[in-house]
Amino acid sequence: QALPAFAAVDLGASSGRVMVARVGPDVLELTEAHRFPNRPVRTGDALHWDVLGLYAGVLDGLRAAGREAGRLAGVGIDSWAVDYGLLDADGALLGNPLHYRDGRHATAVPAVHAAVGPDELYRLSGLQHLPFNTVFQLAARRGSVQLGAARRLLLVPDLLAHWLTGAEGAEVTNASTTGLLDATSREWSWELIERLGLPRGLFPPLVRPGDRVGELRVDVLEETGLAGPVPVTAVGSHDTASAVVGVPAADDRFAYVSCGTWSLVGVELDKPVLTEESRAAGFTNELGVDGTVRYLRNVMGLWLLQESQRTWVAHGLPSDLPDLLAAAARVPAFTTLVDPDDPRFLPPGDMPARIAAYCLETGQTPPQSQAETVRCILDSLALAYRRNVRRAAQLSGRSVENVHLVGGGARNALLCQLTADACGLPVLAGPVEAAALGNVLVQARGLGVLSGGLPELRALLRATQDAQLYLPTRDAEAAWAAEEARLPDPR
Ligand code: ADP
Ligand code: LRH
Repeated sequence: QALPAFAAVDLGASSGRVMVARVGPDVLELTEAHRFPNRPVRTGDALHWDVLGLYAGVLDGLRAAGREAGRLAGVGIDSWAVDYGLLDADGALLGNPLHYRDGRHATAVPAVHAAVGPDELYRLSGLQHLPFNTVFQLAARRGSVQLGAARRLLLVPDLLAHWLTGAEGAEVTNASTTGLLDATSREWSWELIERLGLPRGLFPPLVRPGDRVGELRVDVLEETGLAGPVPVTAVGSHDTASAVVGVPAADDRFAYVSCGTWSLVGVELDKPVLTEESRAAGFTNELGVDGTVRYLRNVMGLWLLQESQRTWVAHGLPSDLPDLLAAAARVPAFTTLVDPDDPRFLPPGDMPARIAAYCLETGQTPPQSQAETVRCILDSLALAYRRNVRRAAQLSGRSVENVHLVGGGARNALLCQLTADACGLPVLAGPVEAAALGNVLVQARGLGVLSGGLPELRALLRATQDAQLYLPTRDAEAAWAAEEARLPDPR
């Protein structure tokens, strides 16, 4: 008899995918049923997600998954963090969810900080300061007609789960990215919500990974041709939480780089680190699966490369990634370096021009070719990984013996080798689809197909998924230490 097949809906900032996995106690076979681009849409000043387009992609994906698997034993949904839709009293979506790269969110930071200072905010929520955290997004919409009419706020994966099942909830790993969850009690911080003048009723009951959300509605079964009932299980609905489950670590002495549009660099802990030093270093305490804490820092990530490619396409220049990476590998190391987390790099727009401007301002000759721009991005990311792996270990007291690099970046051999050299540690690259794997593992366990804790789930990953080992190049350390000194960390 065929093993049960689970569908993982995994929406990243650059693409959405529906993956199907056959799962058994020693089987985990993942295939891609459907992939679709995730393209933000600007109208006037507003930058939106095309959430109905994404939902249509999810339905197409579930239809394809059903065709591939015959019958689905379950569905789980994860996506990028912080963004949400608002529902009115009739359950209708109020406007299109805004994109976290919409520059207007940041305008509310001073007002929030006037009500609750940054240090107190950190002690309560444990969240690194990012100008687009949900708490700032909501403050920027205070007094708006939409917020006034809103009955419920649903984070993006919860919104999609609502359309699929009718249920309303807030999965806790993603709720922990809002800035409104108490890092210690792991419940909504009603104190913060009240002090910021937000209506309590907006925030739905919390659900935890493994909880049953509901089952696919009849209209969804009809639309997708799936045979019911199909249960929907809460997973680490924050893609990074699922990706960390999908890290094939053998023990707890590892750091991870979840490397896609963003690079999330950190360690897995049992409890948060809420010290002033940790806040100043920009580390976050997001919640993971099974009560873990994802102690990490956001590094701007492959966005720098994606957005450079988009600019080059617009200018009619070559943009094929394997070609660009091959050319970058031939450029000497450290020709130029930028701080990838400089706020100027956050919004969409001409990335190579911003990199060049950064170099000029810091007394460096800007990159002279596309290859030099790509090399600048990869060297700069690897240097940021070095700093943040070391700082995560130091601030948390966790000893780190290797680095797991998962997500689309694991396909980038140059970046993986630079990361090993920069960190001075072995890098295990892969799985590329760690988030989808983490998603199906938690579903399969929730439905009794698998058992055990994260170590058992990861043992299954190690037994079934390939990882590529990159060892640090001998004598690389002195050069990286010198570069680290050359570009002082602004934080
Ligand atoms: P997200 O989930 O944020 O949308 P992914 O984890 O899918 O991101 O990673 C996308 C990134 O992976 C791309 O921007 C690209 O830089 C990198 N990538 C994808 N395929 C390759 C490849 N064949 N070679 C090198 N890098 C790749
Ligand atoms: C990565 C990610 C990251 C968040 C950002 C908004 O996809 O979820 O963990 O900080 O998107």
